[in-house]
Amino acid sequence: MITLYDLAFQEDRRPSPFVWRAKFALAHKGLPWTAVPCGFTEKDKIAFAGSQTFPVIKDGEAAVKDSWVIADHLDKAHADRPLFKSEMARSYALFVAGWVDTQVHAVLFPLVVADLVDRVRPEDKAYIVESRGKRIGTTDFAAFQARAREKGVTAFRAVVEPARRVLKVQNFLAGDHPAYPDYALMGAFMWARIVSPLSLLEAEDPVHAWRERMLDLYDGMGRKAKAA
Ligand SMILES: N[C@@H](CCC(=O)N[C@@H](CS)C(=O)NCC(=O)O)C(=O)O
Repeated sequence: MITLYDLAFQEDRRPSPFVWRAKFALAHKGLPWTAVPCGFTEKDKIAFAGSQTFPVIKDGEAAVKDSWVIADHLDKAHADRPLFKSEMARSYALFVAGWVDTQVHAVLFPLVVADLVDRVRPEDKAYIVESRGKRIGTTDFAAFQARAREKGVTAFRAVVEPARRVLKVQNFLAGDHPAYPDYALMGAFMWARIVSPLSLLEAEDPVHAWRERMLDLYDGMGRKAKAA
């Protein structure tokens, strides 16, 4: 059985976009796992893997950190139902993951940062206020988020245009069936959904319809997760 070290917020919310990539990858491959909830200030639980971030997995003797390395590990260690069916598929997945990390998360983070800070475990509050405060240059998260939302939702809808173009003509970023590119982008939507009630997409947006399909995958794994 694989153990997945997962970042936990208040009321056992599990918003980490990178952990969601790992969860979707495990579900895609039909691999069961046990999750170990960890707070931001419980990095000692993942020290065995030499990691300061989540996700980490323990798969038999292997300790693996970083969502992308985990995906590669899963395909090597468990050949069935590959995440990457070809070198080109793997390259496309890496490209989408990089786009989400650098563009989608960058636009999303200011839109939900105050909601996120509000939902961390009380024991992690001081850590998150200091670390995220440094990142945005203020600890007045509510004012920062309100300002970001003046133009940010429009900017967010614009940044996902590359995905929209694909989803206008097919059901998933990977084609007829979901695969890692879908999991990489869906991680960002899970993050937003779990920390914030903010409405990001218009109902008629093809990205909205895709997100609904993604929420239904694997027995509604995403939909069942505690949302904001
Ligand atoms: N490149 C890493 C990034 C993982 C990451 O940044 N995880 C965040 C949670 S979303 C984290 O664990 N942060 C710990 C912290 O901020 O102290 C991956 O893909 O796994």
